[in-house]
Amino acid sequence: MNDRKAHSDKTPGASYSWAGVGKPVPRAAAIHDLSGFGRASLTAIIPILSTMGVQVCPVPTAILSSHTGGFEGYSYVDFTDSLTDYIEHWNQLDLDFDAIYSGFLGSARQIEIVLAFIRRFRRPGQLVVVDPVLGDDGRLYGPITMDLVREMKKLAAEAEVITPNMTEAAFLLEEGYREDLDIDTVKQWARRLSENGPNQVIITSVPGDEGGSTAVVAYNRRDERFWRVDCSYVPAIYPGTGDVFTSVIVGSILQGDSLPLSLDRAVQFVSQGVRATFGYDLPKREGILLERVLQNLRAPIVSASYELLE
Ligand code: PXL
Repeated sequence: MNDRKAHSDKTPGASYSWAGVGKPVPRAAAIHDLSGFGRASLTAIIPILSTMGVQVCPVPTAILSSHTGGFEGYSYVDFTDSLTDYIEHWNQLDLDFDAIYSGFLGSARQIEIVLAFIRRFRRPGQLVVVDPVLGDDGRLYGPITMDLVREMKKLAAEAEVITPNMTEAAFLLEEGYREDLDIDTVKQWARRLSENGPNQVIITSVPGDEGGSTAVVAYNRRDERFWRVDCSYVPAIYPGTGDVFTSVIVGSILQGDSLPLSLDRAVQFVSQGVRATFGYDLPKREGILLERVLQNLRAPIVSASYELLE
């Protein structure tokens, strides 16, 4: 049976299953930068999705010698000008993607290219995940301007799933950021973000019940249910954990997991990575010891802690 025909009967966002559709493993286009050192962006995304049985096809937006979280003097080559030819070749090959996943984008032009990519390669049943990387702790990252925030809103509107943190959610909604927002406000924000396009909204860095702890809250517009997973507190912040989190979400949904189970798997994996690293006195900027925990992604889930929010 022809792949496209088999997929075209699928409802977008319904469970994803690849057995019997003529393709042994799902294929994802990953539109992110390549940072040579520090376990962020593509150097985290590729091993995670590969371990989860997904073929990753990178679209590198820029090449850096390291990520920017804690390194100085890194080299940076913007790859935007080469992307048109790069994507044109994939167009000629008539490639077919089960998922498209984008992350940090440093210019309005890069966002336009991702929008064009989605429009060209979109097909029914496909998982489009946009991680709208804009800022954290109430502030935009250095290179992110308000123009870029406006462009990111357009891109988020095209996604099936978005994964903003609280700061990014506030900027996408033009709301003020506060550290003490209550859960009802977070739920309202998730619902409002989904009204702009994405069916599933996952908000990270939500203030938890205990001082310093955080939670992840998700909303599924299809069944109008909210989910929450609490993250245990380890007093360390490592660059790249946002990419690790969203990669596990992409891999889990492609494996057919429900939204709450995908959240649980992503939270558990980040937490395992942080715990595997924290015991060593390593520079935070080198990221989490992915190599020590990758194989956990192949283990069956033995317990999940997600809660349905009323
Ligand atoms: O992981 C997010 C990320 C992606 N790309 C670059 C970064 C970072 C975080 O620091 O610097 C270049």
